Amino acid sequence: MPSIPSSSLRTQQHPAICQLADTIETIWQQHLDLSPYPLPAEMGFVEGRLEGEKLTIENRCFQTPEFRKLHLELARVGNTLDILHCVMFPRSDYALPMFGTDLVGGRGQISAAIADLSPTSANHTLPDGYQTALHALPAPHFSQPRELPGWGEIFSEFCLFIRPGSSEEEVAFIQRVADFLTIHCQQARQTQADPSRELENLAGQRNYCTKQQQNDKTRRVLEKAFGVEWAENYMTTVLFDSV
Ligand code: 18B
Repeated sequence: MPSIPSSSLRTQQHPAICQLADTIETIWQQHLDLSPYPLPAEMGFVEGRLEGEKLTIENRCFQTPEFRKLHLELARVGNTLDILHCVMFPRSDYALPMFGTDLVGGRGQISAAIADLSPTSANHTLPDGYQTALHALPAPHFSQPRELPGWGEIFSEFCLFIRPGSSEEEVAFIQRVADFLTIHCQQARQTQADPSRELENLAGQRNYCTKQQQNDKTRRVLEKAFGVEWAENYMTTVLFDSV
């Protein structure tokens, strides 16, 4: 068997997932000074099958002067579920929000599309520069908004959570994520490290991670393929690790 190139999963996935992955990487390359992030070797490409269908995971990680970890993950469960997951973890001395996006689809239809810039400050508000830039974006219009679960209190007023109703809405979602990401990269580059805010930033990041770890839908997919212990370890050390 030939070895599998690292982008093998991307080309097989739902086109919206493929496009969003390409968009995220392009914006990162345009705006940030990327270096490799040392992910444990066994976590780059992971395959599991316990009950039912095979789960394949491909991880890509970088770091930059402003961000401890940029994580882009593509996952596929059998032929039924395609997932894109992306989180940007700021370094603890940068008072920056968490960028996160998740796109979940199966059998040709995206069921969940979510993106946010989530505050990490004690007063749960985004820095002024972010608020100004986000308010200046065109107002989003999507036909099928979805309701956040209880742990979703971590998200900001700008959080977008929808089921795309058409391929036009898929494109509009990807455009809005690109806008969030461009604003985030621009704001981050203009922000100076401020060690006096480190404890506050860390508390905000820890709260974000603790709440995301309560997402039973993510946990169940991982548990079914890899078992309870592996899923817990993966959710707390790869998906939502806090320092
Ligand atoms: N997530 N998602 O990333 N999740 O990781 N995701 C689902 O149509 C995975 C994030 C978020 O309604 C669903 O209902 C797996 C980030 C929210 O209770 C499935 C991985 C954010 C929901 C998965 C993954 C985020 C959600 C159900 C690892 C936000 C709705 C799909 C690769 C920034 C939760 C559906 C609810 C849903 C699975 C949010 C199957 C395995 C970064 C809010």
